[in-house]
Amino acid sequence: MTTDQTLEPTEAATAAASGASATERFAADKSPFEAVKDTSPERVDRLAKRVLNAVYDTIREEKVSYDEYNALKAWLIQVGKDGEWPLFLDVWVEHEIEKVATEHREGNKGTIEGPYYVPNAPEQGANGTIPMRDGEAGTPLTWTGKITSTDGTPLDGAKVELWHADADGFYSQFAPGIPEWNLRGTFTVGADGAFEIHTIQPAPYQIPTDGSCGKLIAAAGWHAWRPAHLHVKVSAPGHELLTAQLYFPGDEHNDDDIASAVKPELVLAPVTNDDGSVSVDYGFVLDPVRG
Ligand code: MBD
Ligand code: FE
Repeated sequence: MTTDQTLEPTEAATAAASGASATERFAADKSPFEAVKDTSPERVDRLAKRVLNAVYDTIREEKVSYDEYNALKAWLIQVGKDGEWPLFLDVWVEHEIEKVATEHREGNKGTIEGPYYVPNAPEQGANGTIPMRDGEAGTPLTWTGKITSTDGTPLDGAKVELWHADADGFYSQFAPGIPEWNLRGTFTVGADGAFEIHTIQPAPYQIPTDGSCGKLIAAAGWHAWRPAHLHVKVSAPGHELLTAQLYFPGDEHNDDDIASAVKPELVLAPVTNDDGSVSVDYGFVLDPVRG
């Protein structure tokens, strides 16, 4: 008998693998229920009935058949088995939740979080390089910016948490064979609110097509693409958390993102340097917490 550990062969990056990790992470967090524990029965009744009524209207108006109903039932069961509820909801529902949640803001409005955020990425300071592999593929990107409050005051101690896909469109911790914190980092600014982040440009991203969400996409004749994007969470004491994504001009999917998460003010204006690297300036304005 040996205590040597055998290395698992690298599994392919499948929908099942990334969906299962997204579901596991979300299900481990008990705070979603805690946060709504004081919701009144009247509110639950109202929301449940409105959603059901929208379903009834669709059934009546479209004369939905038993075959279609049974296919829906089978598909919904499969979404759960594939672990694709986080993916489904974040791609087709979250954008409206985010709009409503941030419509009062005077600073940056942001966009959806998506299924692949992981808290507590390694700290890199105000001027640093995101964790990446030796020879990480992709165009080097230098991103400078400043974090201020709505009155223009720089926010000492504000943080940018940045995560994004690699040049093949894979996220660390949700696809196999990638170092744990690859292309995930936290950048904390000083009194001037300024940061300088070094990373690589991510690739356009296709949501997994081999699971239930892919099945819906294929059956409906849609495409699975999101434009290339950088995910951020920007936070500062006494200010509302900003969750956003930044996009690159000219990406063919900026106008037809499967997740409907592109906003014109989130498209960067990068410049290409003589050595082929890219530089961009983009800062954030955070709203003070009200009340
Ligand atoms: C992603 O990378 C993403 O950002 C969203 C919103 C959905 C699926 C994958
Ligand atoms: Fe993403």
